[in-house]
Amino acid sequence: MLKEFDATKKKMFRIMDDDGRIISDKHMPVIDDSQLVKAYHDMLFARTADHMTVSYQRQGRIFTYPPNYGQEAIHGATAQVIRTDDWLVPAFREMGAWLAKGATLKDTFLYFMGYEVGNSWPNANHFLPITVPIASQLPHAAGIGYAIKYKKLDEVVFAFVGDGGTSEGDFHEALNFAAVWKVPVIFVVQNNQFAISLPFRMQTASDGIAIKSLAYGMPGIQVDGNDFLAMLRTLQEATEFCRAGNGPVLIEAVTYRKGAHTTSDDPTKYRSKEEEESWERKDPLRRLRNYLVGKDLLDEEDEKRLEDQYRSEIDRIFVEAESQPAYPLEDVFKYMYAEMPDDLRKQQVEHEKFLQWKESNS
Ligand SMILES: Cc1ncc(C[n+]2csc(CCOP(=O)(O)OP(=O)(O)O)c2C)c(N)n1
Repeated sequence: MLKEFDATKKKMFRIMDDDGRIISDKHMPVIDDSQLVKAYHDMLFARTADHMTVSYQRQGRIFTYPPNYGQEAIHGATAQVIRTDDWLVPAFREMGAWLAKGATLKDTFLYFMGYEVGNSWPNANHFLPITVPIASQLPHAAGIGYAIKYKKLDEVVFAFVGDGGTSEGDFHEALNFAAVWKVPVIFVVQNNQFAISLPFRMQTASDGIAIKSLAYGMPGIQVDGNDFLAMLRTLQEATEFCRAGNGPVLIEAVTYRKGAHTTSDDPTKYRSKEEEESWERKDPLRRLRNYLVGKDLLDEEDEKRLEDQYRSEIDRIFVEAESQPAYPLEDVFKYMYAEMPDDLRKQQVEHEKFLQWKESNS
């Protein structure tokens, strides 16, 4: 399939149409009915948590948050293939994959509340911190891939980046290194059409991202990132390819960020209602849901009950995170370096003075 849909063929890989009808039976991924339903439920849980997190931010209970809304099929498919010993190298917009890797929702909330411990994932194995400096995670992914190969381990690295991240030097360095050394890294580009307000057509003059794989010397595929089945099949093949020692794979998952870039952004300033509506039909949950309903695997009543259950579960976890004792101020300064540099020490002193001033003036 990686060959059949090689990026040079300029064919986007899809298994279902916009309404969830199968258009390519022969490419169906290996997954049984109960796993399919579980995947849908996990995506629904992640979407519910995502919507509620935006609302917590609006209530002033967390800091800035990047919504995942619309991109859940990519994360749900990753959840199906990633193993405990595989590595997750995240960007910052793939919550469903974090949860599948073993991150707790409480840690996720703590991270967005400013707790450094929330970014160390104490319950998860082989999971790097969330990375906001765009694409800086990718050379680490390639390096981990090199170590896996050197130590002859049976592990694969799943590295996430956005379309904007592909314009960074780190993207080039990581892909070049990974291909030369044939290391087991799956680069998942979530092409959600925007890097903040910059539309994809302004990001690159290239005909998509997947085609760039050709120059690096690795397989590349453009896949409908809102099609759970296509995403799953692609990741299954890419993982097999990596595990067999063939080197890295570049996946361009074409999707749409239905929400804002972050809670500090207003997308109505740079995109039209018509555009948003045109993507509405391609919604990944709607499509998978239609497919499952067609197979008699979903029941509307059950779904309603589940959503209510998820909401109260998520809220309980959020309140638990909120009741965590305040983090020590020095965490903000101490976490980054083994030895604190002088300029940071100065900032810490300055900040402590500011807090004393604030207290004496309140
Ligand atoms: C190195 C760097 N430059 C700029 C920024 C500011 N910034 C934050 S998010 C973002 C856009 C990222 O877009 P993309 O990679 O497409 O990911 P998306 O946010 O769409 O998921 C930018 C430029 C940053 N965080 N890091």
